[in-house]
Amino acid sequence: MATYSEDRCFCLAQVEWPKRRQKRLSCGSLFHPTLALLIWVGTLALLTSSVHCKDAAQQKATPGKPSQTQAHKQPSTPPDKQGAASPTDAPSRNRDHIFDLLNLDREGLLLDAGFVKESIEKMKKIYHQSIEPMAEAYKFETMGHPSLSDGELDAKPLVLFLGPWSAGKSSMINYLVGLEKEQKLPTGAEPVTADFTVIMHGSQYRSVEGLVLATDGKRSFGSLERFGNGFLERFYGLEYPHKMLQKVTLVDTPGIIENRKQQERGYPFNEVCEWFMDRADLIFVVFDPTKLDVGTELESTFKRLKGRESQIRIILNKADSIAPHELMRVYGALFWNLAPLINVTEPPRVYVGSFWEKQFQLETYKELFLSEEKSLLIDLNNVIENQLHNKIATIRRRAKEIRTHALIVNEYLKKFHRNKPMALIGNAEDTMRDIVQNPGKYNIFKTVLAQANVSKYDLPDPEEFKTFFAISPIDSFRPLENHCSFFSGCLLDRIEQAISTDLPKLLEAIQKESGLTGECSTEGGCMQTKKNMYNKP
Ligand SMILES: Nc1nc2c(ncn2[C@@H]2O[C@H](COP(=O)(O)OP(=O)(O)O)[C@@H](O)[C@H]2O)c(=O)[nH]1
Ligand SMILES: [Mg+2]
Repeated sequence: MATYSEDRCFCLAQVEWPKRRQKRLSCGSLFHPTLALLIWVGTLALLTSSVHCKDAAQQKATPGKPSQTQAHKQPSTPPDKQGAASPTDAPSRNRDHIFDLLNLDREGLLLDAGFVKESIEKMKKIYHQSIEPMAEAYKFETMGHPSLSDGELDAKPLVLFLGPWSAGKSSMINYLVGLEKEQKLPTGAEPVTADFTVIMHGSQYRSVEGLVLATDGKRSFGSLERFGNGFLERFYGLEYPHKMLQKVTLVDTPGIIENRKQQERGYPFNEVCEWFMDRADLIFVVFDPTKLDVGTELESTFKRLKGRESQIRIILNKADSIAPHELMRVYGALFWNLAPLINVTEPPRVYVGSFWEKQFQLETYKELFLSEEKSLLIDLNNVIENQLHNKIATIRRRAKEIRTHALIVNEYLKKFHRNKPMALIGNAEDTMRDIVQNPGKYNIFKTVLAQANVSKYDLPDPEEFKTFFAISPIDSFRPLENHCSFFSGCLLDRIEQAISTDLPKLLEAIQKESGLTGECSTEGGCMQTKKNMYNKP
């Protein structure tokens, strides 16, 4: 029996009309036994073709699920929703180098498991005793930064995939983790994913509802509940028994769509992205050569990435689909477009390649793409091995943000007490409103800059405090000097000690254990090592 092919289906559809016409013509005087036999054979052929076409239609209706014929033909590369012309018949690319470069055959980190556990416990103690109390006293959570849970402090490194839709984020994850057939994350040339998907380790393949993920106390996603049910419906987890996921958790995001408003998504997309950015150890911002333009949504994503530059890696993906002479032009255009958005002197590392399972469409740059892929995997492996350093850097950055926040609230409070009207003479509420609306008039931010060891680049936007004080009025806070006790000392002293002594000491011990010495000074100099800084080979 003939096998199904798109071409064949197309051809039979083409001949259908002339055959019918022929049949109509033959119904008159031209009837002949040979002709009848021919008509009979033709009808049989048409029936066969219609069965095959039906098969094809069903195939289209259930993307990702190969029909029997097709599954037989392409066991390793089942069709996805994509329409891109690609060498689908060729076998998938070899993935052995992923195992080698990520040391997936070795369990755990280079560091001793007991030492890792002990260090994490010390970190938690510093966080809960010296940092969290100040966050609670000055309601830092209301600024959109929920406190870090033990689950988050214990969690594996998180790798976040951001970028425009159809840039190849989901395909890259499918390739890295080796998701096969129906298990694959959906991919397509159109915006197919509206979900945030966490790909994590589990004893078997299964998907977990967002609501379940958020309410499971042992996991680290509890604080996502505050983005509401609209978000939780678009959030789910995939558990998969892959060795890479024993070391790292991946997060796939819906693509950035420039012509869509925030509210159309039904949840605050940018805030959810920021939640993940806050916790990510590595952020891959994936671009495709056809979508290099920067619109408002991408701009706002990069604004939120401010201060996290060392975690960002840019990926110019699908480079196999462009001609060699165009590649340099596209690379230049990407840099040109991103330059105003990334405020650092050293440009971020850009990986150019084709990070999917299929053979490269154009073989010209095969060697280059492979070497780029290997560098990216080495980079990822460094992040996995340095996870303790990264956790400390995250906690210390959080501590500094909390301290700055508390100092600013304290300054608002001081200005309020200094300027509030005498009893019965004026309205204290008017003074409070005036201070909140015009912090510049009262030199609030300038005073904090001048008095405390805060960089002007780390100061939050004064506009955010207008919303903050609308929820928690200035006079609902106590001044910093009142947050002292005989047994535990003052909140400010405790957080200062965590930032400048306790966390650097812990880092020093970890660096010694990992064999990295000479990078720390007693004043916490080793904390200057940027989190996940890309190490030039
Ligand atoms: N030529 C080429 N196409 C790719 C590559 N990676 C993904 N694609 C195709 O690009 C389309 C979008 O990919 P997808 O993973 O859904 O992008 P996402 O929206 O960023 O998750 C799909 O049709 C993929 O098959 C690549 O490296 N090269
Ligand atoms: Mg996707």
